[in-house]
Amino acid sequence: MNNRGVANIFQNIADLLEIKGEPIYRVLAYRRASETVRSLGQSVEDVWREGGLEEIPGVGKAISSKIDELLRTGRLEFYEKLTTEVPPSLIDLLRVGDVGPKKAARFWKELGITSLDELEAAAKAGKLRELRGMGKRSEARILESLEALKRRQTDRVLINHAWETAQGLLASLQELPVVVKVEAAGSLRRWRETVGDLDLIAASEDAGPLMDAFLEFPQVIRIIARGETKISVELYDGLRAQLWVHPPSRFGTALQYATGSQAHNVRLRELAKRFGLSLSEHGFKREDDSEITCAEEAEVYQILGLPWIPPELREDRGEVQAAMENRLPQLLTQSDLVGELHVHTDWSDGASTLKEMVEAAQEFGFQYLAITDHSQSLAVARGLDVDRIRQQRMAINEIQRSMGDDIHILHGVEIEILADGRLDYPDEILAELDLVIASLHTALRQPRETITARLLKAIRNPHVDMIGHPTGRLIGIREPADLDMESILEAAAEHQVALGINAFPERLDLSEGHARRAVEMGCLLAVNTDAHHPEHFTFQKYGVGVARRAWVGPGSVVNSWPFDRVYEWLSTRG
Ligand code: DGT
Ligand code: CA
Ligand code: ZN
Repeated sequence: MNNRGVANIFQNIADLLEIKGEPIYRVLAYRRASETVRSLGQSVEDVWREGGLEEIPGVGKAISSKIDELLRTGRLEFYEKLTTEVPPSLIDLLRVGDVGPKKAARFWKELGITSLDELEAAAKAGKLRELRGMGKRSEARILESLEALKRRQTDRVLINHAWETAQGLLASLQELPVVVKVEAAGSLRRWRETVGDLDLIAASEDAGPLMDAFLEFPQVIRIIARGETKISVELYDGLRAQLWVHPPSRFGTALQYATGSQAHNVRLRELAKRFGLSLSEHGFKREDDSEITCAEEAEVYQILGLPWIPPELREDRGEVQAAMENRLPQLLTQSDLVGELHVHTDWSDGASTLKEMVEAAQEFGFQYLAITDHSQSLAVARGLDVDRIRQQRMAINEIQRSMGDDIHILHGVEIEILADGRLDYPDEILAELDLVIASLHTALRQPRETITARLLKAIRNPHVDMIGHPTGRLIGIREPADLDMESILEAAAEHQVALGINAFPERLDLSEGHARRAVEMGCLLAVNTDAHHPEHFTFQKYGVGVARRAWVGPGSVVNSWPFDRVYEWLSTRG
């Protein structure tokens, strides 16, 4: 059983316990175990064989004995017993946008629904609306969510998962003496928001021995296909990986080919034809069959008379034309981001103290950060009431004094945009804060006009400086709110309210499409991590990936500005 298999069982247990109504700490213990195994970085079966289960952080006796039983017998009695009490097919219901464990339990107990098909049938027959607390609208929403679920691709992973798995493989490949160099290509190198499979390109004269060594990696559990230059495997986490091997003299064309996208490659091949060349992963061929090989990727573009095109742009969205005319955009880089403007602490739902977050931000290299905890109405996130947010100001002042001016701390809030469009604090409180981020977290399924008007109202409030994660989507879990983005972007540009590109891997919101349009329309942007823990600052690269794919340069990104300019922008506002 691979890590994904074990993790899935613990996740199922957590879901079933939650539907059953067990205390939340029990549910969370299994959820944590599931996450730990999923992101373990090595095969759980290897760890188990070496007797190291209990040394895994977050795995105690109870969990480790269950992993042991699973790997030893392929079964888990506790889980089997649980599935006789709560039908396991109920878990599928939780993948529907508007159904949580409480609703799933009620559908089951009050209507006998145990599967997605039964849920759909009940909704279509108008049975859901008869339940207490439900109505026509919520029933229609569930039908919509069911449709969205059907459309969703399920076999792609979030970019952070792909990135972390790839880093482990790249590091091990780098250590092999037969490897001259190795890089990740494919959708990961282009920083797509989700990744189908990994493409790793190695430069080596010894493809055979390299592939043999690759097969011995602890992360590799199964071979899918093997050819002369490419081997395809399944990894412990269920992800697939291709390893492409080419001699160092041909590394440039191989890397270019495997980076894609396919549509971009088609454009380059058309261009090559105009020069009387045919381009493949092995190199260029002239009409007389003689070859031009490229050790470096930039040579491929050079031969076609082009500057090197950053991978994030290689989607056939006008980048080849722009390169031909020498007007490729200057793209944002991680080092441009000198500040972070969206951070949570344990004052609301963050995991760390204010001081820990400020110190971590400084260590990450930020010159300034804004503390933006949740406001009172978001009770699940322990949002701050007016008294608490005023107390927080004093706590921040104290930390600022103790840290000196190596880092500037702004006091902000992530304020709820309430269902009726009002903000969660009165204006005079907002006026006291350095930075106001307005966000939608609830009632995301309002009709288009209602929710658009709601967000527009927030943008027009003179105290609002930024919108948090404009559409509220969660990749693979929740569809974006049905917003009229053109009018949102227009209003944001007019009022110079910055739109966040939230770097949390499941959010990446604004998405690249909206971000590109936003820049065209003259909007300000901010690439924020929304960190709830110091480790989350490392999500920054995913936000930068979205920005780069959207052709965004540093100029319009407010947290690439020096502190004085940010301060000035904020002080001219309410
Ligand atoms: P993914 O894995 O679905 O997230 O997306 P990619 O872009 O990594 O696509 P993948 O893994 O199917 O292939 C990796 C690269 O190999 C792709 O970006 C371009 C190149 N490639 C694959 N198949 C073809 C093909 O049939 N024609 C061309 N021109 N290129 C291909
Ligand atoms: Ca791929
Ligand atoms: Zn938020």
